[in-house]
Amino acid sequence: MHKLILLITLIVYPINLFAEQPKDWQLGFQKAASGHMEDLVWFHDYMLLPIITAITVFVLFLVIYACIRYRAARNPVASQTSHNTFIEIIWTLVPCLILIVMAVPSFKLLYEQDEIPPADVTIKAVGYQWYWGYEYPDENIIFDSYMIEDEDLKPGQPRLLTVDNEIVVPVNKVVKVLITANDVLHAWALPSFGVKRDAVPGRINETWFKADRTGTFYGQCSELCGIKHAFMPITVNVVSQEDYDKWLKEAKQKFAKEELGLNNKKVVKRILEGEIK
Ligand SMILES: [Cu+2]
Repeated sequence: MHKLILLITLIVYPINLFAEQPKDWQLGFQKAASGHMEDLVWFHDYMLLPIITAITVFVLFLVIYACIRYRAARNPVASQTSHNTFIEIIWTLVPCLILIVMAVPSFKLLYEQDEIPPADVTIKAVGYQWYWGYEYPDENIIFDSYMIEDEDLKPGQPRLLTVDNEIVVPVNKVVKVLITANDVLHAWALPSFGVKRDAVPGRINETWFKADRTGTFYGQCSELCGIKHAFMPITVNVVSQEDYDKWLKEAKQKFAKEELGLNNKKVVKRILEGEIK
């Protein structure tokens, strides 16, 4: 019985109940944690969905009406009409108008995401086969972020989403993310922040977000990048400014960027750590 009530609640109120990670039976988006995502959810819920529903209902009505009204039994002599200028103008103009109405808020959102305000924190995310590497260029911090295997998960850690080294950012601050890749195409995506950008080798894409509450937020690589594409999650820890400063102090020690003076620092680092033999 409890399960049934939960199921019905989940179906009726999908958006309110979901936290920062995907849930079983989820229908809606993950709960927004940034102004951008709130706008995107608004656009979907109050613009796209009503238009899609209205068009679907209208077309369904036309199909059913035509089936009943013009069935052979009731309409033995079929009409020979093949053109009607008025109706052709209508069915060209109306979809155009609908597209224009949709385009206005859509472009507004796109440009809002594109214009990056002065950043408080800058992060560089580098996609590798198959993990993410992060840098805080202003803080001289560099680290890799690997998924935790099933057998090593601690209670409460979500499967396929937990990583060993999380990104930490302060709440209510503009975080600029520089995104690139080292081997093939990846994509850095975080649904709660409304962020998704391709990671392209040899090119740096930019995006930004401003998290409006603290918590742990999960994302995944969103470009099919190879056999372990599903195993390179993204975890962002949004914390208060004091906690962030504390983390920064520790991270500067733990993840200090080593100037090795060699071409492929990454590989050298991994050899030194005994990962590559
Ligand atoms: Cu990937």
